[in-house]
Amino acid sequence: MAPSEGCQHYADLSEMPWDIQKYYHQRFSIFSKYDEGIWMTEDAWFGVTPEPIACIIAKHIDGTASVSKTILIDCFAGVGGNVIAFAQSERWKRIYAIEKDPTALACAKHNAEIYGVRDKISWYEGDCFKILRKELAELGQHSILFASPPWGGPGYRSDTVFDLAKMQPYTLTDLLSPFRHFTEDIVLYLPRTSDIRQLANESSEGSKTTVMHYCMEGASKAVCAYYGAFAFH
Ligand code: MGP
Repeated sequence: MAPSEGCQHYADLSEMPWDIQKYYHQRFSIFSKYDEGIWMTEDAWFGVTPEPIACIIAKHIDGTASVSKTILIDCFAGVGGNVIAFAQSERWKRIYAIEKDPTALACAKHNAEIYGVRDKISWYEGDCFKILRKELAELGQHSILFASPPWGGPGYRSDTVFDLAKMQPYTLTDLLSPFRHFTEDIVLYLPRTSDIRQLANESSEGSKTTVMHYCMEGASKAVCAYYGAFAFH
């Protein structure tokens, strides 16, 4: 099937823009079913969560979220890396995927089809803050919010400690304040060098925040900050 406009499936390294070619070598750790015709956008090559990490995050959320939570919402679904992993679990009554970029959303739907989970996901195109406030407003008490926001591009690596107050286009506070109007149970996927004090400062009074590094081949790729009622021991 030919990719929709703006979506790409590179079948050979030589087809790929030079500045993202390093990711071509990682294609099967990004999506193990890459060769079945996975679609990507250019930004997705560096922003997507690699499948083994997406699966372990999905497992951690499954195992630690309160049983009263039956809905999982991915606020920045991109080309589907995380939401596909979430939808593979039987734990959730419904999975919602929100994505503002129609091209990325088309890729995500197509990729979810390849993994056989497209129908387990409700798809929303648009701004996640608006959609949470309007269409999904009723679901807050039953939901966990997962967000893997843009970090302002691969340039985040040049800072020894990443300042979450300067993250673009949304700072840590820009994300957490509106999300907390919806639910307290929030998982954020953030740079591995994120300033831990800034993450701690955002903890609600008297509550514990868990920050977990997710690694591949012995090196951290990113952290998840778990705000709210997650039962990590
Ligand atoms: P990376 O920054 O390309 O580092 O991605 P990597 O592969 O460790 O390269 P090295 O040269 O430093 O060894 C690390 C992980 O960060 C990726 O797998 C993505 O999951 C995630 N990631 C990177 N960026 C730029 C973003 C982003 O903007 N948003 C989100 N949500 N994740 C990102």
